[in-house]
Amino acid sequence: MKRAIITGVTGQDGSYLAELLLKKGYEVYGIIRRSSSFNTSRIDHLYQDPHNQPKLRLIYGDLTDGGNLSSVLNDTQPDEVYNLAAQSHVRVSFDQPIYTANTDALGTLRLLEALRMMKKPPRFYQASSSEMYGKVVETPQTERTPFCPRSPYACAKVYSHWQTVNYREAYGLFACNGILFNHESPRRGETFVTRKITRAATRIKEGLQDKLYLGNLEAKRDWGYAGDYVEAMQLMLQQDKPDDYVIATGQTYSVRQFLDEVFGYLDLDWHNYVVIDPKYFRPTEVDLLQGDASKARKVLGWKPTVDFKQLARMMTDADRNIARNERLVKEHNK
Ligand code: NAP
Ligand code: F7E
Repeated sequence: MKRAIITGVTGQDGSYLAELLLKKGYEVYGIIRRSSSFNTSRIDHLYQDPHNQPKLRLIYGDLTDGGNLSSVLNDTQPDEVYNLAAQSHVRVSFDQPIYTANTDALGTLRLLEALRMMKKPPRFYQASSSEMYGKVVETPQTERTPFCPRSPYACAKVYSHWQTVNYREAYGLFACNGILFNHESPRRGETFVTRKITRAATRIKEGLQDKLYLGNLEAKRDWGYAGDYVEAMQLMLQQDKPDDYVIATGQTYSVRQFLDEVFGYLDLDWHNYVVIDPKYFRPTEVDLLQGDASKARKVLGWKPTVDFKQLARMMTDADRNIARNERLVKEHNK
């Protein structure tokens, strides 16, 4: 039985990856940081087994604490480590650049150093990002496209990306970068634009709110489904040789088109509800991302199964259920 550690297990991707690895028969440890309120809603169904058999095991840890990472690794001796933990919000990284670098850049280095010291270092997956392409120099972007990061988040991810390559080349670690383009799901954090839109549109439909405040509607992204993307992470660590892969759908759409899709599906006209609020503009914006995942298709046999329309509808359906329940509770409490 393979043993894996996932950092960032409470996040969107961590929850889908934990599900996938458990389904494949792995023993899975998730690193979770202490919080003053519950932060495990995405993984509650994975460790609350009806027969009291913990399936997913949780260990306290933090990417800012190198000693802790080392002891977790030495205590568990995993075969695979998936580094998904990050301050992952691009807009927030402009407000908290140093914290972002500490977690997203130095955090990866702490983990790589801890791995390097092990007698038998496990295979390592690093969550690289299409944000590294930033002010893109070519479209679509491939593994060979130069990076031009446009935010503290992206700069930190570029650092981690190259450290991962360097630890592979200098120390022979089996270390892979997955350069993942935007991927979403009903479990996406509520402040990322797709989820913000599906939540607001469904709450508007249920009469729970009447305005949606957004920033730049012209930005274009290559949006895929998180459930598909975690499969690529696992596949990368099963190859004979470590390498870096772009994971993307190859299609790009604007925020405006996402609004059309979601509000249109609910028979609403978003122009009646959306207000542009400059506070959501970024000091530097990434205008267009579109990935070419040919290498992943060829080497890993990976391809996306959910397209833009299906993704928008899946997220809208899930949020419509949440909004309906919210309305019913509100009516009941009147
Ligand atoms: P997410 O939902 O924001 O989850 C981030 C996870 O990291 C959470 O579990 C969070 O814990 C944890 N975390 C944050 N700071 C930490 C720290 N200092 N120590 C330990 N854990 C910490 O992100 P996601 O969308 O699942 O993305 C997963 C990874 O892929 C991230 O590295 C992200 O930057 C990268 N990525 C995401 C996308 C995308 O489109 N989703 C694309 C490319 C790359 P709490 O729950 O306690 O906050
Ligand atoms: O923004 C625009 C915003 O925050 C997408 C992270 O997972 O993917 C994600 O980063 C676009 C941007 O995602 C609002 O300006 C307009 O152009 O959903 P987002 P992101 O910045 O692309 C990459 C690949 C990651 O690696 C990151 O971790 O939408 N936008 N109005 C808005 N964005 C937000 N959040 N909120 C708005 O009101």
